[in-house]
Amino acid sequence: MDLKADRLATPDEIRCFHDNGHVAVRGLASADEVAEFAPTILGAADLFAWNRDVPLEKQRTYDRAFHQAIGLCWHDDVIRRFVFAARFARVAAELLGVDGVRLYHDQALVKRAGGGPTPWHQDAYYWPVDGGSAITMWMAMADIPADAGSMVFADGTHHRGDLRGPAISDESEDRFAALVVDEALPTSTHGAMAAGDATFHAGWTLHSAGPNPTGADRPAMTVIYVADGTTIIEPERDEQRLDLALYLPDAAPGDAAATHRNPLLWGSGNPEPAP
Ligand SMILES: O=C(O)CCC(=O)C(=O)O
Repeated sequence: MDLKADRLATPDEIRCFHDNGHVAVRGLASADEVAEFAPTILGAADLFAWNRDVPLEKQRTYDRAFHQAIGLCWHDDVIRRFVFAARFARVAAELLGVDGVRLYHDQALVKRAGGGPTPWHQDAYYWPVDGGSAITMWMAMADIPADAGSMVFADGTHHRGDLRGPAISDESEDRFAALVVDEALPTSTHGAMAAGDATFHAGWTLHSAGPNPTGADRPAMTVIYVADGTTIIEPERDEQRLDLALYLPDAAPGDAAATHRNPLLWGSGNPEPAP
């Protein structure tokens, strides 16, 4: 099944993303489409999650939050069709308000049954590109009840840019949870997600997710996009230096974020064909 670019972001969705830094786009993929891709994606996620075998006594908050498998599109043609889907990339471009978007990277995030909360954090902390030029799509790969680890967003925090918090950890949780309380920041959750529902959030949107006390895994697939034409910035943290090496190979600060690992997935011209 081809995930064609047959869905536009609505004016309400664009306004919501612009104002709040996040939006739910319901039914971006149908249940049938998810059923076609989910077994391959989740099978690969299980195989390649770097933290899947961390023994209980060594697990950090991060490991308990989710099993994380990155760059799955480079392992499998089926996954590549999903990650490269023009439909998703087009919505990402419309929400960002740009003509085109490129792949930054994909990652499966499976919060296991009984898994812990995802600490508050900003994604762009890790990225060697301007957080205002990047957006994450998070898609439910099964029907997910509201109490199985829904994401929580601090509305409008993308407008504040880098809050200079630590990496995802107990420290980021403490620091940002206090910020949310002290400044009475409004927060939103999109609750239960049907398979194929997606949320999009901006690079600087502060967010977290609850624990998963249910008996079923909470499977999600994410795709991170950068606006076409985005330039790589000088990294100031080791996390950004690592991301630069992993997701923008052989590129340097000042270069366009457009290596062979960053194909144009939606653009005003013809998107490059998948390899
Ligand atoms: O899936 C989660 O629990 C958190 C996801 C997240 O932080 C993200 O996609 O940026």
